[in-house]
Amino acid sequence: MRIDVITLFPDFVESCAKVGVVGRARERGLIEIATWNPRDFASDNYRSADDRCYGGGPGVVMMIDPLRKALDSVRRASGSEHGKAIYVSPQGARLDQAKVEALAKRDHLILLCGRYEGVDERFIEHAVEEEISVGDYVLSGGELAAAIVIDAVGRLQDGVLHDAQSAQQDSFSDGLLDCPHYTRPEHHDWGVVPAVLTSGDHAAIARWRMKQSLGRTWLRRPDLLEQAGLDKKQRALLDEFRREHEEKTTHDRDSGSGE
Ligand code: 4H7
Repeated sequence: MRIDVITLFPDFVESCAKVGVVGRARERGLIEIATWNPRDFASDNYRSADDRCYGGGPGVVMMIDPLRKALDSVRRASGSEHGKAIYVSPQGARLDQAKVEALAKRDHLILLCGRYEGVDERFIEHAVEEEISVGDYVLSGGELAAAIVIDAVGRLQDGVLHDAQSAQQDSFSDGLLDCPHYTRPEHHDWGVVPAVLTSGDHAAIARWRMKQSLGRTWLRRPDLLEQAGLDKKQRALLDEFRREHEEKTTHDRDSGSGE
C-alpha cells in the first residue's frame, strides 16, 4: 500500500511513521509513505499556504492552490491520475475497525491534514472523496488523526504482523473487547494469575478468554454487544459471566462495612 500525506508538518508525520510496527513495515517495503508540504507549492516568497477567513474573525484557512498543486504532485508521483484525498476532520464520519479494514484493502490512500480553521470548502468539494474523524474531540491539527489512520491501516497489511500479534486476535476483530492478559510472576503482592491460564488446557483457556471478552464488553461497551450478533455458545458464556458477576457484587455488598 502507498500512503501520501499532505501536511504543513511533514516532520511530525514522518516521526510517527518511523516507529513501531508501521516503521518496520515501511523498512521492509510493505508500506510506502510520502509527505507533501503545501508550503512547497506556494506562489509567494513567504511560502504562504493559508489566508484570512472570509466573513471576518481571527482565523485563517488553508488555501486551495497550494493544496491543489500538492495533490497534483501526489497524483504524478503515485500514478493515480484522479486520486482524491481523505480529509481527517472533526466533521467526518467516525472511523471504526470496519472502516479501517475497508481502507486497508485499497492500494493507495491520500490523507489531507488540516490546520488553523481547516481547508477552503471548495477544495473539499472538488478534491476530497471522504471526510473521516478519529473520534469526537478536537485536535489542533489533522496530523495526529492521520497518524492514527496510518497505524490502524498499516498494521493490517499482509506480512506486517507476526502470528503472535495476529489481527485475528484483536479487540474489535470480532466486535468484542479484548480479554485481560497476564505475564510473570504468577504470584505477586497485587494478585495471582487466574489458574486456568497456567493449566495447559487450551480449550478451557479459549473458553475463559471468550467469556472475559463477552463480560467486559457487556460491562463497558453494551452498545458493541448489540452489534456483535452472539452465537448460542457465546450467549451461554455471557450468561455464566453475568451470574458470577451478580454473585460477586451481591457478596461484596453483603460483606461490606455496613451496619
Ligand atoms: C479539519 C478541520 C481531526 C481538521 C478543522 C482533525 C479532530 C479530528 C482540523 C480542524 C482535527 C478528528 C483545526 C479544527 C484546529 C479545530 C482548533 C484539525 N481535530 N481543526 N482547530 N476528530 N483538527 O478526527
